[in-house]
Amino acid sequence: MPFAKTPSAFRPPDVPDRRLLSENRRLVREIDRRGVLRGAVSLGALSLLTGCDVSNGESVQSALRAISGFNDRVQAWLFDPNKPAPTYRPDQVLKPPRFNAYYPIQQVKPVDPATYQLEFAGLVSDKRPWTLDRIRAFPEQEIIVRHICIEGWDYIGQWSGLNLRDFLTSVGADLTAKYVAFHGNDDYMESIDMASALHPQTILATKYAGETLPDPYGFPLRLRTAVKLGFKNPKWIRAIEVTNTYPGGYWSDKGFNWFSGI
Ligand SMILES: Nc1nc2c(c(=O)[nH]1)N[C@H]1C(S)=C(S)[C@@H](COP(=O)(O)O)O[C@H]1N2
Ligand SMILES: [Mo]
Repeated sequence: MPFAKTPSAFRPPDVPDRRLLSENRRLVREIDRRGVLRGAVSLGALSLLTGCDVSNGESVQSALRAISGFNDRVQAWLFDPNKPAPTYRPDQVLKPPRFNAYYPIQQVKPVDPATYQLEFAGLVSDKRPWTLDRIRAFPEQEIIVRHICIEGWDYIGQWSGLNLRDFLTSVGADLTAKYVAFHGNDDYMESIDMASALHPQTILATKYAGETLPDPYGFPLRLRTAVKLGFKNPKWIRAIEVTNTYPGGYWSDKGFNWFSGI
């Protein structure tokens, strides 16, 4: 199925088209069981995912089939809780990486390193903001993992930065709290469960392929975890919040499965 970038102003409608989706209930249920989409996914979200115009029964069905097939591959790469997520060799890394956001690359607003501060909210005992110098002085960990976007594409990327468990420990975060939310400079927010935040393959990345993250890919700081789909990895992080109150997220609030991972 051809991939078409959706217009930046597009927002999925809140109310799903029940007739078109109910005709394909079995496929929706099958996708739902595998955990990528909720049954209540809207047609707008479906068209975002597949780049297809899903205005009739036939196109809805082919869009759902495309997602269902993609889900099978995602399962093999990601959804095996008994194994660590697969890692790859440096010569397999895509350079430059593939860009995605809920708007086109031309609309990226770069973060100013001179004024940047990382802020904290919620169950964190030391809420003093971190400067870039302090972030850069933290020990560095590298992961080479597969980035999987629910739109149906993926690439192998090489990210390095701060191990999130060590980082949360150093700011006195409550590691028994349920959620960690990451607020982007572009008003994007997604949250993950604490177990995934503490996973050894979860980092706050400052570099891609050994170089400072270029602006479109999240400079100066983005989440990169091997145990979640692409959309659960916010870029341009300006604040980190530790909480027991379910925070939801940009795509999670639009019908995508909040967990979306192992
Ligand atoms: N702040 C912010 N983070 C974001 C997004 C976004 O729109 N804003 N899009 C997400 C999605 S859907 C994907 S697939 C990845 C893309 O990351 P990349 O451009 O580094 O490949 O970023 C995620 N993080
Ligand atoms: Mo994505």
